[in-house]
Amino acid sequence: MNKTKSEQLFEQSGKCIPGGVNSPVRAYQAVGSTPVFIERAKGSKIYDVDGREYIDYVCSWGPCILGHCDKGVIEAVKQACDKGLTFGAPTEAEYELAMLIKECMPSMEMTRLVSSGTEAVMSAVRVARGYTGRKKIVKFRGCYHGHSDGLLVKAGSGAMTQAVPDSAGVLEDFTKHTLIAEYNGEASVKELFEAEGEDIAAVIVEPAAANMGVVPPKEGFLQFLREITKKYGALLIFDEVITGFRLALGGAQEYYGVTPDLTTLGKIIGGGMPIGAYGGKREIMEVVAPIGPVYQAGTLSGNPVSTAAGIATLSALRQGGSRLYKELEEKGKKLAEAVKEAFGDRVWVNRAGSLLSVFFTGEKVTDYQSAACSDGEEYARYFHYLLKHGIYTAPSRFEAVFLSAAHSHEDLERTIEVIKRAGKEL
Ligand code: KE4
Repeated sequence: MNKTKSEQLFEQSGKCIPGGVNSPVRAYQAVGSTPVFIERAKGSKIYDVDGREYIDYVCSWGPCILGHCDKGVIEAVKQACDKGLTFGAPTEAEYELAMLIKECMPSMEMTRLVSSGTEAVMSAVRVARGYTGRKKIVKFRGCYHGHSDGLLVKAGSGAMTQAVPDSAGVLEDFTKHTLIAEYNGEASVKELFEAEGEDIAAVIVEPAAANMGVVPPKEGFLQFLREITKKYGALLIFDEVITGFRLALGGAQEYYGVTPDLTTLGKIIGGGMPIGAYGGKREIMEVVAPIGPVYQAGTLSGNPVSTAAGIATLSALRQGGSRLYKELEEKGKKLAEAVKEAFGDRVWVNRAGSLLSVFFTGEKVTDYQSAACSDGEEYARYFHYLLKHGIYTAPSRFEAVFLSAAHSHEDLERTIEVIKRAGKEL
């Protein structure tokens, strides 16, 4: 049978790019088959190189909350490009974006822009250690915070809490100060603080986990983290690279009403252009170079094109306000209910705002363990059924479904129709 253009491209790109992709999840290893290569996108739709149209529920893993090719964002990017792509010097737009972030997320009194979520997290962790003078960082099993060495870890076989590298090339020297707790597991956090509390610089958490699939925080869990970090003099870092400006204009910290000391951002604040940001209390951020001893730098940090896209995106979200977020929430709820109705007890569906995940399991999914016990093969069949019928969802059960302001009532109805059929045929 003739190869599709995606298949040909995947074969060719595999010869000069590891796995034919520039980020592993795109290779479809968790669901099998060849990834579709995308040629263009508009609104809620993406189009592959073989001309097929899909309703897009990946939204580039979060940035495209307004939908693809939003008119205002594209116009802002074009205008910025016409004035020069990058200067390596301060610009007014960086100040404007930092002020816009602060207006929406008041805890971010001072912000540094960088070029990716990984860079934002790596820098925030360094700031936490530089500010507190302490070494240990607590993270949660199943949470992902980008690929900096100290956070590419898994629970060690011995002392469950001792982290060990979760990637070749990461040295134990870089992971020995990372401790691992269970998401939604207050006891595991208490145990770590009782043992090493005086040397814990920070706890970093996805306030609504979305990298083990979506696992919302149990009632009181975030407040518990806020209290225990305060008690021991550790910082609380909310990694809002996904949840920032997605769950609410003020992110998860507004949505759940818990205020961290530092926040990391990415994705939406760049509207699809490369960006990251970290920030928080002025007193903490004043340790950052050039005014403080914690070094961090970047050639394209705060570049004019990313900041233009970010300002246009956040301005549109602010303008849309609570109505826009209410609509996003309702779309997420409608989709989650449709999956549950179609598959019944075969699935557990978690949702946080307009983020959701489908787990093929009869059990509740409240942490990494229960997420990992869900059936990957059933998920793969579900993924391919949807793809075949023009619905582009996450190619891994450990990723989230993302909705956008561009998803129409018709898009949802069409998607629900396909999901209903999948529930009968799979
Ligand atoms: P980036 O370096 O990919 O911009 O951000 C890293 C990051 C940090 N924190 C959280 C909570 C994140 O979810 C991410 C990256 N998210 C993944 C999706 N699960 C990006 C997609 C990919 O890796 O290709």
